[in-house]
Amino acid sequence: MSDLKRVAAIHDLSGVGRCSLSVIFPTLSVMGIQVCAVPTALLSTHTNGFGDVVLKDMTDYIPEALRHYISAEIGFDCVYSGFLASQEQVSHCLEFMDSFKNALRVVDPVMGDGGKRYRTYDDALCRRMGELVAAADIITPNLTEASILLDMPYPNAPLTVGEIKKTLVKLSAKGPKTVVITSVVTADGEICNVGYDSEHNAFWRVPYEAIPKSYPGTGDIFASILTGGILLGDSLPIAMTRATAFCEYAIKTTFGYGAPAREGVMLEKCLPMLAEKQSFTEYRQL
Ligand code: PXL
Repeated sequence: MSDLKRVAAIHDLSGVGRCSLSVIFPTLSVMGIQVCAVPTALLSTHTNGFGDVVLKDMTDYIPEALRHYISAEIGFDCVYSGFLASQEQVSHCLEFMDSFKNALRVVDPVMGDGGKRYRTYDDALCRRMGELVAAADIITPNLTEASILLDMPYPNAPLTVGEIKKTLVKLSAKGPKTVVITSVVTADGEICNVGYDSEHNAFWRVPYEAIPKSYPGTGDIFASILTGGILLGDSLPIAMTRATAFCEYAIKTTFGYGAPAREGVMLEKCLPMLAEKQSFTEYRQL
């Protein structure tokens, strides 16, 4: 019998720009995990830097695919959602989660970055994303998304450890047992991915070296590798460290080549690192 894990990945497929399903497939596959795509939308490019995007909304497809999976008795070890194209897709993600009761529920509440919302997200869709977060086991917002979920202004200044812990705990109080926030600048001068495991009341930080460029899709790569690590049995800090180390490597590789930021990171050059056996121990307690 195969012990391969199978993930229902409810995300968009963007043709150019290396984000969402385009990076979730290769990263999880290299980790030995099967990705079953449930596309929320088809886009010519992602929505950040290529002008007038062609977007085909797949809202009606999702419940039909779910019915088929149920009737064919196809199961999933994880339901993992990301970029959504409509409010109804929140309901469809919740139906997916309800239908596979033993599946790990991972919600990457993709809504914005750098203090700004993505252009396809309005107030109503952001509010409904809160419902999905409440149903999740694990969430992986960046600081922009964490601020939207908590209805707080985006912090332009570094955060103290106390403020970071409070933010993590407030997000966990909405439902998810595990909260990971990416790209947090701390008052002690580090940039970190931070995590909270409410079951063990444990807080973690994984620092990394910042590069003065932002590449779309790195949040998707981070969440995907984190999810893969947890499904393979990693502890939260080890999974966070694996995901952080790979993102740092991919960002530095891309920066070193001077490749255009809007096309995302040069994943094709970096994937072999994910397949290597390594120990990921650079985390610390927050
Ligand atoms: O990486 C996040 C993301 C996912 N999907 C689409 C996006 C973005 C960010 O810009 O536009 C379509």
